[in-house]
Amino acid sequence: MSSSRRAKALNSKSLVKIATRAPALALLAGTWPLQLALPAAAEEFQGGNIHIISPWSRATPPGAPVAGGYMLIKNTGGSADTLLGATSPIAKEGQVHEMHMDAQVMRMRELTHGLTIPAHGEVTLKPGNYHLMFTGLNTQLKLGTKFDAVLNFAHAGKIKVIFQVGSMAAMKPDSDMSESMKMDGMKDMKK
Ligand SMILES: [Cu+2]
Repeated sequence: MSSSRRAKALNSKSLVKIATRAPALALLAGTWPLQLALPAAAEEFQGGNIHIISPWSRATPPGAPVAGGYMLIKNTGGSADTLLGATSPIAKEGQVHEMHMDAQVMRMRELTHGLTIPAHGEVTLKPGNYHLMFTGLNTQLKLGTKFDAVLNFAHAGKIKVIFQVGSMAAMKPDSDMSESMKMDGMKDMKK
């Protein structure tokens, strides 16, 4: 397929067109249904009362074992919901993490009970704060690419999203997370 044809397919609003004309996307999607390959314009994803706005990640160095996941989560419902984790073809597992200061060292730990999204509220997952951590990364994330994931909420259930990969420096210009931060409760990190 020529690059111009591929670009046309990527810009198309027709999911069927994308599915049939963009084998690269299908490859990225792995075993996931092809309808996950949404057009670039779609930045908001919804399931029940939960809205996911602009999920993004950052490029990873070769061989990096983990990648972060960031987004704005809005809850338009009258009761709280909980983000429990995520799955993605790019990783073995998607955990919910928080950052915290411990003796002036920034550390991260898994929120094993999930992250609460208050009723009529919102929570931002961003560098240095709450984030998704994809562990057991099986591919190198490159700037400008995308990957599929499914977010799992206690009430809203599973929500399919697409992460856009930004630059490595987009979140932590001075460091690679896996080296500069000690991680609590992350036994899968070295796998
Ligand atoms: Cu983390």
